[in-house]
Amino acid sequence: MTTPYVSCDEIRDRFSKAMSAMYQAEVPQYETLLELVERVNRETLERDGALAERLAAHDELARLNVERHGAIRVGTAAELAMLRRLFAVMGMHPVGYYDLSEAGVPVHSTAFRPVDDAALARNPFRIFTSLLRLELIESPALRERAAAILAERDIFTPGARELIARHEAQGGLTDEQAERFVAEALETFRWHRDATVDLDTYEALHAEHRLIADVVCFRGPHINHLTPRTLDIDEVQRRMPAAGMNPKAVIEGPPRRDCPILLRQTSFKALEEPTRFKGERQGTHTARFGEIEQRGVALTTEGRALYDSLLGESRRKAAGLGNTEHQQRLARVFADFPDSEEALRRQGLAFFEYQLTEAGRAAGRVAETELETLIGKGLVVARPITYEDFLPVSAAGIFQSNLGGGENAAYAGNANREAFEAALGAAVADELALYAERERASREAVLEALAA
Ligand code: OOG
Ligand code: NI
Repeated sequence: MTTPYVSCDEIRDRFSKAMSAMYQAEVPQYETLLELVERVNRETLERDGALAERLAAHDELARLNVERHGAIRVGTAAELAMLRRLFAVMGMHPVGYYDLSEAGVPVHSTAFRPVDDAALARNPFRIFTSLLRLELIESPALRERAAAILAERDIFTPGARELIARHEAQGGLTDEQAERFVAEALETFRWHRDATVDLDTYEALHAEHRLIADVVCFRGPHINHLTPRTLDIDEVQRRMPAAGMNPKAVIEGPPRRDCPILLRQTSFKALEEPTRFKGERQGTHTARFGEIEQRGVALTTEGRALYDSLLGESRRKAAGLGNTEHQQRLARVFADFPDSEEALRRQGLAFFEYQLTEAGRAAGRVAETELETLIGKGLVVARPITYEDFLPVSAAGIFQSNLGGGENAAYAGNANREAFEAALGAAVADELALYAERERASREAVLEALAA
């Protein structure tokens, strides 16, 4: 049956391209970063034919050039709940709960992203979305002032509100409505050079935490970075200074490995931008940056526990080191993390998707049900499932490198998923369950096909 509506995937694809174009125009350094990433990706694929083949076979080459994530920060439950509805128009749903209070940042977060395989393959655009936690501000006067300022603003255009409601009512948007939706939705994420407050108010909020000023003092939740996916993050980090970018001190996440796991990230530091405050006062605000990421396989609960414990150990040992030494330490500590696909699979550390090989499809009925045996016989292949989510320790590192080291230990120990979900108006999906389900479904399909 054909419908008069364009798909959510199509709207997300258009929106992610429009967002990238807007951010390139707003932050020229981001354009430079995209060019560098593109060059390094091209060189990597030329050098590593096996990688190029693997990515092509897994549909990852097609999405490489459109793949991005971005991040925003909002101030109220109502804003977060409306964003959930806005992102749903594009097939992006809240996955994961991230508590950043642990890292001294007064927010908690989720990632809006596509969930099913086909949508992820088409365009995995994700927005890491943080909700400010005014309740963590100690001074009641400052807390009330911030809440009062936030209560004055509407971060959505009337057109965006109308089209979101229409999407919900009619179950889709026509091509013309989708075009308008993209343009209207984009307005929410645009940068504003004019603050909504005077310089004194800005400074008072900034003194509590720079992030609070960033969320409270502007008309909307400007997109604060966009992140293309690189195939060689170490090389991009190395070349950033020559291209005129100031990289953060260290690459976050696991070390370089033969079998990449989870997510490695780095960024160029946020730019100081001229800002006009009420009362004709000039000042600056520092919020917007550019980031790159390199993704690897998603880990199971066991794999993640091993990652967290090795990361904790290397952080204790590597604190304060420059990136080269940091990476060396990390590599030594992570020697304890198996680094072959077979070991990751056999030890249940990572998620894989199973498929029949050509021989498997031609084999007729097969009684064997042990997957490793079937893989050994060449009837089944296992491909690593890419990690589509974020890492709280890495996210904290990215936040902090852009906040001038601003952290406040008093915020720690305040995870509150229930409060976050209440603000959101929905539960967040459990990312591990999503990967586990994908693995289970592929295993079942393979075994069923062989038994038939
Ligand atoms: C979000 C920082 C976290 C990531 O990739 O982990 C993040 C922010 O600064 O708002 O984007
Ligand atoms: Ni990011």
